[in-house]
Amino acid sequence: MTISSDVRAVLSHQEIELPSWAFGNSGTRFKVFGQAGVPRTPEEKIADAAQVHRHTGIAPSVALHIPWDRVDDYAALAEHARELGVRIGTINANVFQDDDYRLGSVTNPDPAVRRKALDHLLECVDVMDATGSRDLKLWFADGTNYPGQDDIRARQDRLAEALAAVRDRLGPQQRILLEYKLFEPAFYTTDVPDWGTAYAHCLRLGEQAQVVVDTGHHAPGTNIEFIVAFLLREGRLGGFDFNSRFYADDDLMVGAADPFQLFRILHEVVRGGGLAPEAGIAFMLDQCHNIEPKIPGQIRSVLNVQEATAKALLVDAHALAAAQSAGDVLGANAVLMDAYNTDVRPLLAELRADQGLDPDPMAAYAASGYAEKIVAERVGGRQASWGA
Ligand code: PSV
Ligand code: MN
Ligand code: MN
Repeated sequence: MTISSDVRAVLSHQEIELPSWAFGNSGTRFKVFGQAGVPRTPEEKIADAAQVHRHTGIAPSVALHIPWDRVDDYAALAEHARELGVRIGTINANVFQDDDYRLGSVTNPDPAVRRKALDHLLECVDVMDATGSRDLKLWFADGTNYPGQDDIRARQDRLAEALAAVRDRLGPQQRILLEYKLFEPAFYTTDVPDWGTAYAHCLRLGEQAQVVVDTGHHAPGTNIEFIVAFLLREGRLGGFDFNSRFYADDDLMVGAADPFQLFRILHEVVRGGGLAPEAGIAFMLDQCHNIEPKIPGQIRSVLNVQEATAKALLVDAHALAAAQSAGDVLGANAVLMDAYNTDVRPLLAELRADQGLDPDPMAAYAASGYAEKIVAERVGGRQASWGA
């Protein structure tokens, strides 16, 4: 099978953003298993991300999480990234790891805590100014555990007020990406639990606010591709936090639990024109590699997204539209399944070879000696969330 020049062009400009925190030690609340060679500093996390880009060719940016990646000089950190052939991407705020946030951050009943949380969000925009980042990703752990604990409506008012203050601070090219999650750590109400809530806040905020879909943040059985299609159609899909899940917010490697779901999501992205750079969709990973090695885990994840994208691009749009308008249920389904069942790995290996990359990124990394080097050089690597 040959790959059309259109498909090849789209695949060769695809970009997937890596999370700095994927490279640090991580675990569950039961145990964090330390791994030899993990980064000790944000600079080393960026170096590991650059290694993933070196082998895949499609991971040119790395997201930071503040304060996990706090440094004195963010412009210098951005320069460090550039020297390694990557750039700093989305800035993730963190208003969930401080004792003050026991009852919430921007929705906390105490105005002093709300002010502290808002100050952090504004500080993150300062970081964006220094790094040249476009997107501020906001996820709030805010919510309640018990009926009656706080007023649901008042918390929405407080949330809206904080979001508007952040929006007012953005530069013209900057955006808020508002992330939702069904539950956890709050177990009764969550203040941004679903795409509808996020979408409603974004509508009020205006054009510079978009919804981000973390694929691990829904109730089991939720049709995520419908959400993607809807948001894209409304011009409100800002990006993805890709990962996969079997149960809740498992943060496993994207495409591992349900590659077919990933394909269905990417089919809607292709259908809605979301792969075009001007669509401005941020394709990010949000994962932890608790038991598997981290850099190969990221390489595998990038390849999984790339494979699903290639399959989505192979869908015969004309045949699909013809079958759909003829009411040919089985025929339309077969068009999708034909694309999904295509083994795109040879096509992607060929594409990499044409780009001067090793056709097999996993093997190339294993042979590179980088893993041995970081184990020898880095002693005392840190937990992903250290310093928060
Ligand atoms: C919350 O579960 C989340 O998905 C948000 O994106 C956080 O920033 C991230 O995880 C932390 O890993
Ligand atoms: Mn996320
Ligand atoms: Mn999550």
